[in-house]
Amino acid sequence: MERTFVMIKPDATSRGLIGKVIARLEEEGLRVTAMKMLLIDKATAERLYEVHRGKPFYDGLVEYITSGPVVAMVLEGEDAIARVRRVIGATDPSKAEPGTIRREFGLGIRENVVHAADSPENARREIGIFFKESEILPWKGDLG
Ligand code: 3AN
Repeated sequence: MERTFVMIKPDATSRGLIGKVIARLEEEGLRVTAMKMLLIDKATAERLYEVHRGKPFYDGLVEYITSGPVVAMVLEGEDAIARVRRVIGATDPSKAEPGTIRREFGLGIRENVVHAADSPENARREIGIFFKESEILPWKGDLG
């Protein structure tokens, strides 16, 4: 089993898309093992997006991600990191594959519905920013 970090972004929480995004991920067979809704403060946003510091879109990204509620989650399943990235689609919704979450619901390259970790290292790091180990529930076998 692999763990990944997923976060529903402010453009999606504000448009009432929380349920739809989680449904897509669950339909993929991934299990939610931790979840919380919160407002991210600037320091946390800077930690989450530290690899992007200095890029032209960085300041706008930090401002956007702190602009409204997000839903932070840990998802578990076989090959969870790659599978979530596939269901989410490319960063730019207009370039994302048909049927992906970003293609269906994304507004633009920044307001693109959902964040997902892109490697095991980043999954561990990002989960650690939002969750204590005791907040992640134990895996209980296959869904269904
Ligand atoms: P992804 O979320 O697909 O892994 P990253 O890690 O390259 O994409 O970028 C992190 C976030 O930064 C994206 N989800 C998006 O919100 C924002 N972003 C990325 N590229 C741009 C850009 N060129 N202009 C504005 N925002 C961007």
